[in-house]
Amino acid sequence: MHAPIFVPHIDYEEHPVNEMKKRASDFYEFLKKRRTVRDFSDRPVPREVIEKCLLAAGTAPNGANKQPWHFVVVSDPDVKKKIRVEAEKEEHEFYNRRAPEDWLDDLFPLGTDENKPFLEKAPYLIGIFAQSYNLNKNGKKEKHYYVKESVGIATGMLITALHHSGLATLTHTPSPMGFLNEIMGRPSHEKSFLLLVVGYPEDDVKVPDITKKSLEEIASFI
Ligand code: IYR
Repeated sequence: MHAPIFVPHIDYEEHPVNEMKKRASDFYEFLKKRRTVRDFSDRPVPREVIEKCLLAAGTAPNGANKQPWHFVVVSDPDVKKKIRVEAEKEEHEFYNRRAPEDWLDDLFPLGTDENKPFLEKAPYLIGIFAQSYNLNKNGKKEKHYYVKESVGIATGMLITALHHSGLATLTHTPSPMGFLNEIMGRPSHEKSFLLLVVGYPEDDVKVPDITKKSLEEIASFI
């Protein structure tokens, strides 16, 4: 093993305190405007935007820099249709049999149901896969670490990047979602993590009237 190589962190930017306060506040105001939408327009979105947002997601901190994620970007209408059919099968079971009453009560304010037309209408569906390990060229297993944490962070950064580009998203988690491996051609050691629906919101889209917890509720300073 040779010695690790370190280089100067020339990209780090410090801001004067007042500017730092303004940046933190501005970014909160900006992120607060992100809302999950369930009605998407079919207006096309340049692929280049999606590519840049995926590169942004790929900068996420992660276990031992193994970058244990894979993103499958679907725009093919036939593939979207297949995904919708399979997802709606699972959702039908969920809403009619699997979900306990209190879960359905919790979902009531969000107005969700088993119909998922956005899976065909939105220009992009991004399947996000968590790689429990990597198979290298010689078929040897390479360990991955903190996989869910890493993929969760990357997904958050992807959602933030898409919001910053002016696109809306929906984090969709049909359960179980193993069918995504089959449709998206991913190997079984990759676990489908979630399906991100991406596009412009439908004109005059409405969102549920919900609030976020206060700082006191979500944080303590000791
Ligand atoms: N996967 C279902 C149900 C659902 C579950 C939760 I928790 C949500 O926050 C939203 C929906 C669906 O997509 O309808």
